[in-house]
Amino acid sequence: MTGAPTVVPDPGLADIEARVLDGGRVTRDEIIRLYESDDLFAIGRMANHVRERLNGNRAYYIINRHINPTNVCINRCRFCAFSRSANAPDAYTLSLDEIRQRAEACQGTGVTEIHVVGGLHPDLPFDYYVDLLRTIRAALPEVHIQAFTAVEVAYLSRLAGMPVRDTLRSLREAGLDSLPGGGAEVFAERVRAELCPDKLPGAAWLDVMRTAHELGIRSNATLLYGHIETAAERADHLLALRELQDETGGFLSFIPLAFHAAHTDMPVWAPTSALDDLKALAVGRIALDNFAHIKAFWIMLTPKLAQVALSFGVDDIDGTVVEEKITHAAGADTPQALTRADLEGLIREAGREPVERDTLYNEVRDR
Ligand code: V47
Ligand code: SF4
Repeated sequence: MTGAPTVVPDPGLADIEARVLDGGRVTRDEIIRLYESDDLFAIGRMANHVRERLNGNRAYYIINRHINPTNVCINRCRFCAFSRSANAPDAYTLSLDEIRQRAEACQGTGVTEIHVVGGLHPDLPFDYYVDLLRTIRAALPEVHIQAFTAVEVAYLSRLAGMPVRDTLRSLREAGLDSLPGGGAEVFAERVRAELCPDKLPGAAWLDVMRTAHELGIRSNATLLYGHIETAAERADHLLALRELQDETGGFLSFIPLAFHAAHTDMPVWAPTSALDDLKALAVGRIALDNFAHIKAFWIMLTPKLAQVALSFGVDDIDGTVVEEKITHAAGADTPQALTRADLEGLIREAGREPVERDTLYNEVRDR
């Protein structure tokens, strides 16, 4: 589905473009046609229209810090180069002291969000995760803690012996504010059976998010693309997200994640092209008309492509990040940190107005 890296005018998209410009919603067949078309400029035009209708000329960034508490994981998804078995020589688990040091290093730096994603460790107790949140909260009382994908939340509920709802309540009491969007991958059973058979099924991922949203805990959503998935499977993934968003309104942003193949258990795999990446972002923007924000995660896409993406539907380029292990384990050669000046410069050069946001997209004014 990645196709030849060309941009070819496609008059067949005219009906879709007319409806999108009119504020209409695209159907499953139309989403598939968009993914299968090589008319990147028409797709970009439509996405830019939706982007400017929802977000004007604003482009958001955040001063944040990622923490990956452990790379030990019982799932061992085939596309993941980050995870290790517990006895691997380079397996690691951060102690609460190490978490505290990372959080304390953010004091006085303007960080408004701590983002926590890790593996499903076979031996850590539920209390570790509660204490991790309390430790961050104690060091950074004002910060927004975005922690644990829906896959981790479902696993923690097993560890805690409590339903997902009660688990989320306990985590919230300890400091959790919102959930990252990882673990969604591609919801299609065919893809999960082949790439991550032990992972939480797609329907259960959506159920965790529904429960979180019902409790007032917002979240992001992702799609891991550029591997074995088809255009129809991508379209069905977007439709499932759009349907849940119609129901709850709890998703903050959609982030397509470009598959990085190095050191994974996949056969030799071509990286996604810039054209695939822009199309994944733009089609996401067009299809998810009820999502306020589309994020280009510059760590995966490179800062340069994230900058171009600001004209292809994207209104958010994420943040300072500081330390990132998941994509870097799989061969990303981007830096692990950008400064506020870097992010603002990228946005200004693209002709957009930089806005520092907090996790909930409130503008941060006093720095
Ligand atoms: O679920 C794993 C992905 C996710 C690879 O909410 C890979 O703002 C590419 O949750 N190549 C975890 N991707 C990261 C995550 C996240 C990332 C950025 C922003 C947000 C957000 C959340 O990383 C996993 C999986 O989909 N991933 N391996 C890989 N080889
Ligand atoms: Fe574990 Fe997540 Fe990696 Fe899958 S993607 S092996 S669940 S860390």
